[in-house]
Amino acid sequence: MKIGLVGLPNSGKTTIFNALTRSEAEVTSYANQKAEPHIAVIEVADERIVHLTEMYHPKKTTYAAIEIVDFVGFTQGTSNNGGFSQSFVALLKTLDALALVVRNYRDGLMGEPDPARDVDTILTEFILSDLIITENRLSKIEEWYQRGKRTSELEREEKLLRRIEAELNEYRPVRNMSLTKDEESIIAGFQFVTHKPMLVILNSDEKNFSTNKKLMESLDKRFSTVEFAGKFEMELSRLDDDEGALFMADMGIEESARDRLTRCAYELLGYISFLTVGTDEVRAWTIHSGDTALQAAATIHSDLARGFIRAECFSYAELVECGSEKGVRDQGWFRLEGKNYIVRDGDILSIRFSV
Ligand SMILES: Nc1nc2c(ncn2[C@@H]2O[C@H](COP(=O)(O)OP(=O)(O)O)[C@@H](O)[C@H]2O)c(=O)[nH]1
Ligand SMILES: [Mg+2]
Repeated sequence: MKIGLVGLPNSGKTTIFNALTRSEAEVTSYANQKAEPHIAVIEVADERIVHLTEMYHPKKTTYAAIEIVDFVGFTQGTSNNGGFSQSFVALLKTLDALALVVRNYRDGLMGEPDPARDVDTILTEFILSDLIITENRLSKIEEWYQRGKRTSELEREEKLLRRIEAELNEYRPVRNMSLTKDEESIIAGFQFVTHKPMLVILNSDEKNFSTNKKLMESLDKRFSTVEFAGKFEMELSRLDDDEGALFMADMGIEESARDRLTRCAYELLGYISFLTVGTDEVRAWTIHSGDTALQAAATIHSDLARGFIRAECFSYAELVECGSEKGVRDQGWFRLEGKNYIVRDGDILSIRFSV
């Protein structure tokens, strides 16, 4: 999974990137527009993996991973002349979700915070960018029609783009539209920025952290929202865990920034984890809720999907209850599942295959 931090300059994106990834990327008051985005991988904390590692003593333990990308900020008007830059769009293509960072602290350069205004500024920018894409494509289709190139395929696309245009003009993002699988694939190539799943990170000053209930509620109505005390949490991430935990408790923060973001992202994207165990490796894998055993197999390796025979399966909860795999078998909880089996969060799978 790959998540991009987006937002206005000086909203604390790099600060939050550092808090999440324990990196030391430079935090500045001036965005360097030419800078490459910072990218780092964070592990998804998972108690089950900790416990399974104690049980199996594998050579290797692998947690699910999320890649975090710290974009350079864009200012109002970035998209006015023909959409976002090529490099932004190229990067966007690779993301599963956007995390919109919104400043909620006083800043020497930018003044008093106004999170609601900033959210609207960014959304307007995104909507405009998508409108430009839509309109450019529509006028291209118009041209083709005039040159006598009117296919049913083009007509389908045009009809869909008109619908999208109307939604965007009403200030509604593409992600809120209900689209069929076919429609999704028609527009997949356009990389509409408002089509990406998006969550909001309210980046609060440590002094007002957790006192923003009203604001959080109103944001939460529109987006999955988490509150961070970015600067404070960046400093926390540099302490060792025990020391950090003390300061966190002091602030009334119950989970690390990393864990809060992970949870929010999994919920937003409808992701779940299945697990694989053995003496070689204990590992968590990320799939979509509703994915089948065949799709889970493909996540591990395409060979496993190609030669899929069956999935041997029991749940983590069952294993904990019985204390061992043998116990699970004795209980009759050890299952053989076919390729259409809908995998559940916490399933421990072993794929039998032949290629
Ligand atoms: N008080 C306060 N300042 C912050 C917080 N997060 C970032 N800042 C400050 O805001 C400025 C811009 O931060 P930076 O992370 O570089 O923002 P970016 O441009 O969005 O990447 C820096 O001076 C940070 O120290 C925060 O949570 N609280
Ligand atoms: Mg930055």
